[in-house]
Amino acid sequence: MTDCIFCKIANGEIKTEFVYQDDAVVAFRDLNPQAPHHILCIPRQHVATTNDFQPEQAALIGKLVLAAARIAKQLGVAEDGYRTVMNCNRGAGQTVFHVHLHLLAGRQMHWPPG
Ligand code: DGP
Repeated sequence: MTDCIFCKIANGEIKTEFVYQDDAVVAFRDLNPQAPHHILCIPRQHVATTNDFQPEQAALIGKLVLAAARIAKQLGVAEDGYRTVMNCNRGAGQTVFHVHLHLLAGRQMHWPPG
């Protein structure tokens, strides 16, 4: 997608330090962190919302979760705990329409979320 900020981050057009990357996923720090560790894991491929995932992308969804778990280990927060969130559409607070898995850690999480 030409006008997608996360596509531009994933393809290097907007220089961003990656905390993790592989053939399908890149991960970087959120611009507006909501926890001491706040990482966004995104697919390199443009998918607007979780509603748009196709059955053949099941492995890609798994790769996002596996990337988050790996990053949590790297950050040393895997045992203490972390939260992963995918907001879908405006009612859930989605503001960037390229799917992303938030990884939040480093503080006590509360339930229910806001
Ligand atoms: P969401 O509300 O679920 O769509 O989350 C989008 C997140 O993306 C939000 O926490 C802020 C972050 N964000 C938006 N633009 C940029 C950017 O250009 N760089 C980085 N690192 N994060 C961004």
